Amino acid sequence: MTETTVPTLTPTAAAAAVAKIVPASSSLPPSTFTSVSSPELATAASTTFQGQYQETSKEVVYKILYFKLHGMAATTRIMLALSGAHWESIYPQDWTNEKLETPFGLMPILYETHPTSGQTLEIPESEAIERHLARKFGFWGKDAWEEIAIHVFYCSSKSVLSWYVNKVLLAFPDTKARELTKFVEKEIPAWISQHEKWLDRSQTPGFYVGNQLSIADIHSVVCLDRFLTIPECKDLFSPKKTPNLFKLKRNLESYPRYTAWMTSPEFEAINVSTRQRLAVLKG
Ligand SMILES: N[C@@H](CCC(=O)N[C@@H](CS)C(=O)NCC(=O)O)C(=O)O
Repeated sequence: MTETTVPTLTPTAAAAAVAKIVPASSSLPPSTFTSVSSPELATAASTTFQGQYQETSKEVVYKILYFKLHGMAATTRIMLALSGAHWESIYPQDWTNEKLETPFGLMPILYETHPTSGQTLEIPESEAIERHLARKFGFWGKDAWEEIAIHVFYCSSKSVLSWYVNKVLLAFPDTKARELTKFVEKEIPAWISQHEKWLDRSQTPGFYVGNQLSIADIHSVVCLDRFLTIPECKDLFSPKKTPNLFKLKRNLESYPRYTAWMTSPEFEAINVSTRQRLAVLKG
């Protein structure tokens, strides 16, 4: 009987084979997404952001690829802005071709480059990106229970925003008005009353959980700002009617890096194209 030798790869060699850096044939950073972990990738992914390094050349650089719209990149851009990390928004130049090089053919994608190891982590899926950065930048609670509570409020706000986007904004013209009524009469009031209740019970006004800013606070303010732009919704909110959601917003606005981002020319440019896009979708 003859024995066939099956070449075996050590775990590190296997990871290297899958995680081979793909040279950019377009404007996208050279990087790759892989389901196989390696010590280098694990180290890069787990590095906690400690504020800016002395040597700027050694800083981790973050690039967030998305359309020039707030949409699914809004929360990520705010966390990057708040962190003080070295980051930039990048936009597709030739998306039809570029999408073929990306893990799922969808944006947003975070590219996180570690100059020391040369690794560029490529992370698709908005929620995976948000959770990764929240943990890295300290917006994910300070103990296991805070993590759970933050995750709960964050998920709840994510669902109400997805409800609006999927069932109203992207609805066919014949169902749009009906779904909008449902949203304004049922979905949003439920979100408001539940979140007002829990924020009211918070021991530190302006935060859902504990006494430090979390992704739950940030994402709910993104939702609130979004809902305030919907004419049919905006009267449901005011500092009097929804005091605790407004406390969240005011608290976030007290962070100078947040305000700097929200008043930056780039944010305003994204605002303008978001408004144009929404006008088209509203029909
Ligand atoms: N589940 C994905 C959905 C991403 C998604 O739908 N992205 C849209 C923009 S909002 C996109 O990339 N569209 C371009 C395309 O489909 O080619 C996420 O949360 O990141």
